[in-house]
Amino acid sequence: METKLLEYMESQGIDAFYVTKQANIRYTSRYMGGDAFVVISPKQSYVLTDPRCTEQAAKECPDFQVVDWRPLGSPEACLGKLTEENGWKTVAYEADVTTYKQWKLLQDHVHAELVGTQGVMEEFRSIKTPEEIHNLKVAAELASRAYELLLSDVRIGMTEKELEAKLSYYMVTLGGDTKPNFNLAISGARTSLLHGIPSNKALEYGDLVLLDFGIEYRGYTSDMTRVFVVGKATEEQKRLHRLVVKMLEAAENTIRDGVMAKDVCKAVEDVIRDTEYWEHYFSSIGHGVGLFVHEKPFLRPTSEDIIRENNVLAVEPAVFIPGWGGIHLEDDLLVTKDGCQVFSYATLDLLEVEGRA
Ligand SMILES: [Mn+2]
Repeated sequence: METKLLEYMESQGIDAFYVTKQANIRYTSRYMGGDAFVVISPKQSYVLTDPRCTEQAAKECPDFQVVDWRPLGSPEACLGKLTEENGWKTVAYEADVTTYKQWKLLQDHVHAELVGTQGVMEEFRSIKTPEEIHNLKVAAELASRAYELLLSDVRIGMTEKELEAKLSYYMVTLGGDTKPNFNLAISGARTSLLHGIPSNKALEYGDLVLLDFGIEYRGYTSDMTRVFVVGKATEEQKRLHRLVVKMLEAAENTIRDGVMAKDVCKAVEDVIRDTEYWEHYFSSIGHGVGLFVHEKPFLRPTSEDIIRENNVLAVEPAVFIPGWGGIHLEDDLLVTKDGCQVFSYATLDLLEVEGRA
């Protein structure tokens, strides 16, 4: 993983790269813990951390030199010392996450040319290695299995929060990392809230229930969405659900290596444009997944991103009708040369869950 970065640094005349974004720290060093900063250089790379984390960092990053930054007062002062010792002339930093305070510290301590960069590792991260693909597939399978288990727990009267807690419990105990994502479990008319927070609202007969959820596996995340009905589905719920399934199929039939992200959006728009639901169509229909839940490439009508083999994407067409509810379906998939392979195997059907004790 580091090779691409070292090649980039050589081409740009960068002697050392100071990594401060959490996902990029994990990407370059594989360190999973907290309070760490990574310095990449061709001869020797470093993890700067504090005494609470040095043992873990040494275990997880055997090829890195672990340095306790605390005696120097700040990670940037520590970087300054390394810059002097190594004679680095040009040091890159991640401009999009550097705070004003950090930037001041860099200026004070690092006596080299400072080069602000943006999106360098994000570009590398969009093409997944076989190991990353494996982790993402497991993460999607854990979420799918948890959904299946949850369905038999659904009861009229349980709250959205209980539903979310059970879903997270299953994902973690099935083998996910300990921290579930910010999972959505919303019901009834609340399902039109794109980022609605699970509440104390109890499930009622006839409720549409929307779960938008995922879990990390070895740091790599899944992000999937399913809907079901407590009791019997209405004709309108079924009709809209069928339409969103068609939209998802249109996206998955279009996705392959080399296609423009906006052309995938166009294929989905073609399914819904002439229907009564067009005004409630949500046009941002997906994103890459990896160490972050939203990363390159982005599937939006204005996106200039190109879909590439070994991208892993969350594809998620949706219709949200304020006051009525929303139908949102989301699959995780691997882009292949000629198409895609869906990882989230749980059924897309609008299940009618009885929900009685
Ligand atoms: Mn998503």
